[in-house]
Amino acid sequence: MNYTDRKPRILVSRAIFPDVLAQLEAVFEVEHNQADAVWSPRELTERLQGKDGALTTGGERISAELLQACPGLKICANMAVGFNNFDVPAMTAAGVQGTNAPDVLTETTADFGFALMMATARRVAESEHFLRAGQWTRWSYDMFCGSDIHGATLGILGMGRIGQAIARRGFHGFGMPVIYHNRSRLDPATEATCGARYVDKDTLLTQADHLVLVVPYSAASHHAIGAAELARMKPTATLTNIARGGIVDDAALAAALRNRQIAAAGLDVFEGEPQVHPDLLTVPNVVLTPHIASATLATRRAMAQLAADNLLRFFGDGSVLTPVNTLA
Ligand code: 8YV
Repeated sequence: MNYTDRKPRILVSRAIFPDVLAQLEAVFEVEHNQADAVWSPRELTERLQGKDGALTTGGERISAELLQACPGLKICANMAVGFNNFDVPAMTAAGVQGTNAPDVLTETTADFGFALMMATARRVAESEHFLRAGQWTRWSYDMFCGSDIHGATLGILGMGRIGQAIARRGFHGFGMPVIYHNRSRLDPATEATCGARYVDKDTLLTQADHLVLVVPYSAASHHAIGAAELARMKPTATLTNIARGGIVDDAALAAALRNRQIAAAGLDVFEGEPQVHPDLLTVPNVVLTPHIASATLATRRAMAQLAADNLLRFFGDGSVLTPVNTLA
């Protein structure tokens, strides 16, 4: 396609920072969604008709069916590091470039993972609810006793950029022995920087005092933590999920929390979010947050900018900064 006769047409499928949108509007013909409606797959497909590119967030599914109905589409730039909303093989087959937004959110997301783990272990949310409910009438020796972070064994499932950033915090900041399991083992220099030791999955489950999930979602990681895995964990352990819903079997987790099979959990992501499994809403020993691990203004701005830059470069010189697939 030669864009000398017309501007490339772009769909921005959710509300974004106005100044980032303005950069796109200076170069492209843009249909935006600053009202921030959540479109059904059908409406998304309809709005993508005649579009050359899209800026998406992690919530919009780019399926084989959608791609077939939108033959003009050439690029989808995700404002998220995770891209399990993309059917990548179908995009590659259709000649559609996919990009994600890595790196810019690593430290912010690791901060939040650590905060959620600490809130979970030290029962911050549970005790705050108790106080707000007017139930705090006296001190007692075992009131809201949790478990220590410092010196405890930090377990990490998935040791990519965010997993490594969490490991560094635990090892250097809190003196935690760090164990991890991942598809592939890190090189010895990176392991040393993170103070992390590679173990098999069962060792991770049985030895971690605080287990943090940072693995990408795929068919292979679906329910990587279910009833059998929870049964292998220490009864004093905590589980923190900042990766994706679906990695944990939420029903099995709610049962394990209710039965005190594990001590507590911190969840930022859920199967079928923004719906939350009703059993999780009634167990006290879980901290629940609405998918905000990357939510600082600076980081969300950087994510939006990176997605926009991918579109600007793609329609400028044909390159992209952070591809998730390679086109022939
Ligand atoms: C996003 C995320 O906020 O980057 C990711 O993969 O999960 C979050 O940072 C979310 O996906 C919306 O795009």
